[in-house]
Amino acid sequence: MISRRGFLALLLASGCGVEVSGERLTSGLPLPPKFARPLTLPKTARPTSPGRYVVTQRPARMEIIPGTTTEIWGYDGTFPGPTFDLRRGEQAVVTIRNDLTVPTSTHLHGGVTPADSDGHPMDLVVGTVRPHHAGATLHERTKDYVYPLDQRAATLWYHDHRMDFTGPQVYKGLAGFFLIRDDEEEKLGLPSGDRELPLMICDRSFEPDGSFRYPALDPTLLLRHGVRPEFMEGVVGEVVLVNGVPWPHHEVEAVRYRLRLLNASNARRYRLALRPGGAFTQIGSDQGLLERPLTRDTITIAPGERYDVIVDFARYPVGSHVTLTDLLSGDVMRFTVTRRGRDDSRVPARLTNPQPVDNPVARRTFDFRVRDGVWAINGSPYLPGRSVAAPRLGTTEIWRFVSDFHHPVHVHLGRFRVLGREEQGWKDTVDVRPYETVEVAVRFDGYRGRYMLHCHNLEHEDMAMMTDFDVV
Ligand SMILES: [Cu+2]
Repeated sequence: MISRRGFLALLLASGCGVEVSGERLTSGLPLPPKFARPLTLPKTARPTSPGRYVVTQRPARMEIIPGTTTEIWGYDGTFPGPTFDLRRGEQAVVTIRNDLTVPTSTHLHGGVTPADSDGHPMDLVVGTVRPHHAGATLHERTKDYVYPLDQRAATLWYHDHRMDFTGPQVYKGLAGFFLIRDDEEEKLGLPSGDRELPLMICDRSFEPDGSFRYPALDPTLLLRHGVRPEFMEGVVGEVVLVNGVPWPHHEVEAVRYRLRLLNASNARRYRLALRPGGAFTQIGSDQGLLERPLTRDTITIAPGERYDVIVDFARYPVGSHVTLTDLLSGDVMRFTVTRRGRDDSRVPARLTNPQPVDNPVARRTFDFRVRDGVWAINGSPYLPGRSVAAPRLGTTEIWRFVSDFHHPVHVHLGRFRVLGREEQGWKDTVDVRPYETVEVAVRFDGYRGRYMLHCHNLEHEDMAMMTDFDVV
């Protein structure tokens, strides 16, 4: 532990400005060329029988930086993991088998999931080694996660959530898309098939041999958690990956495409824009469709957030390069418009019916701030089992988030509307900015039980910026 004063000095020395949300970690090898490799799409998860899936977490090697290979830890040995492409109301049972050394917990981010399948950090599936986790519930090598999927169509994602080690384990590759579809969305006629692209954006740095570089205090991730002190504010990598490919390119027709944007980075925020110009038509947020499409020149996306957007490539001449760029730090990927195409897709002016916010029955404040050298909520680092709130099932509360730094705040189970800011639609993660107070109206539907609230900057999360609450 370093002192609060030392920690704040580090923050200031590292140029913690309004936009900076982590510390840059340099790579040990030359950066790969931009736009040199084609975008790839994760494979789709296939059921073993109707509604049943089996996924094995295991190490694998993949070529991320040309001429080298990287050991990843992946669901079915892939990074990103397989995409679950499922329908509302059709329950899925996913058996996770852990063939890694470390314990894991799989959280369906944005899922309305029974508490014992939510992927609580202390609800662990043990791998081939058994490190000490005082007080944890341990499952021997496998666990069945039950996902009723009684919720609106939305772009969800799943990722590791192990107590104290989420940052390094997600960084190694334990993340994938989880799409829920429904009739309401399908009737709209949005771009689909190969004109619907899930794009997982994350940043990584690399060692000279091509392996991932991460500043863990214990690279085995078995004994001691945490990162070197200079990275306590979050690890920012040098190479931007989309679906595991560095700065990829993708050929498109001059028609509308639907991009499901996910920021799966540990700490980095992106302000996305299109070059040489053009706007995004936002159709959805973390928790599904907006009431109406919204035109945005830029999209600021914090770790854990999703933006569902339409880009109309018909506005660019055939032969154009259209770069998805990040105004905060560089490029993300490039599209090349190769030919005209027939476009039967639509973006209706009304996407979904208004869903008014119920009258809140309680108000609570959560203060996200450094205390005694760790990231704390309301002055306290995470203490598993200490529940700080007991919202009633089926009610809405006003939760007020306060901070002096960037904290992408994520609520499990509850979905919320952000009050008094530009975000629209239902969300589960909100980018709380330095010296800002954000109020959300959060609704608790689905299940009673123990859930959690935490910062989705994964280094903050691992260094105690989490808290439990109970839906009663
Ligand atoms: Cu944070």
